[in-house]
Amino acid sequence: MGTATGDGRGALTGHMVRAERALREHLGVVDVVWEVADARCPGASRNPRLRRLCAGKPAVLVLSKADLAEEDVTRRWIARLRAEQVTVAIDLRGGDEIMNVLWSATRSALEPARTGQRPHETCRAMVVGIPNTGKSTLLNRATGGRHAAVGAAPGVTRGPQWVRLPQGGQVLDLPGVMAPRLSGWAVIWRLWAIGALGAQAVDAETAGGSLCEWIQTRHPRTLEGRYGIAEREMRDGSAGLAAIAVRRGLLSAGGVPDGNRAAAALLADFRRGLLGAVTLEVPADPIREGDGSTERGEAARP
Ligand SMILES: Nc1nc2c(ncn2[C@@H]2O[C@H](COP(=O)(O)OP(=O)(O)O)[C@@H](O)[C@H]2O)c(=O)[nH]1
Ligand SMILES: [Mg+2]
Repeated sequence: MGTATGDGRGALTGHMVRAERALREHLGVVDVVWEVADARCPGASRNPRLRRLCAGKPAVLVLSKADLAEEDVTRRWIARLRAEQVTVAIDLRGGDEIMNVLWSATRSALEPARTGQRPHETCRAMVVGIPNTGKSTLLNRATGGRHAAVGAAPGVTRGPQWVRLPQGGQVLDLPGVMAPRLSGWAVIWRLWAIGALGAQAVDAETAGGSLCEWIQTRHPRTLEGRYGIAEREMRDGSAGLAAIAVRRGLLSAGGVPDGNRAAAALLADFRRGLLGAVTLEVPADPIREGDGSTERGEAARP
């Protein structure tokens, strides 16, 4: 998968193929799709194939992990994405109001299709998205952890169940997993950063170098503050990782800075939010499909 190209189909594991087949089956019987994408990279963390699979079905785009993304950039993303579909940004680990936000968005998404009804009392929803975007978290929030199953999903005797929600409506108790879209390095290192790819899928040191460079470019004082790296040590991502390795004492035999462990340390800090809010993709220059992007340092792909 490290050298994935095209739309990534060739790299789909049997597990992903099965997951997508199940997703296609269930999409047929739901009224609304809750698509979860990561607010830090709303473009890279969506698979455009989902649109085709949904074929005009009402959908709400939930940008998760809003707490880890830059608020002003998230606002710009929403303004842009709303032109195409109902979009909300949520910290899925936030307070009880998040379900009200989701339901009011769901009503707006259903309105054109069901005028006059109170859709939340009857509608059937399904959570979908690429790995690690927060699908299970959203499902748990929606159902409150209850599993008041109301019957098997059509066409399936065992397995997914409908769960009746306190706000009305029902949700399928199994999230639909889309394969991530692996179209070019600019997408792949971001998917690595948000945990959408298996640990073995990408060379951590190379991806960590791209993350390091992105953070240094957009937030010049962040790495300095966290690791004590000076600007001049940041010629590029791999120099940045080497500097982090030295500061953290991450050295391999012979005292060589260990870029792999530095990448792991950077990634862990990024995922825990210890580097502050960092958005990885901006709406003014979204990552286009199959594009290596024009951002600094991304012209040279590994
Ligand atoms: N900070 C933060 N973490 C979240 C949010 N949503 C999910 N997570 C975390 O992201 C990780 C993946 O979430 P999960 O629901 O398992 O993703 P799934 O693979 O799509 O089902 C978990 O560690 C969650 O706790 C969010 O809005 N903010
Ligand atoms: Mg899950």
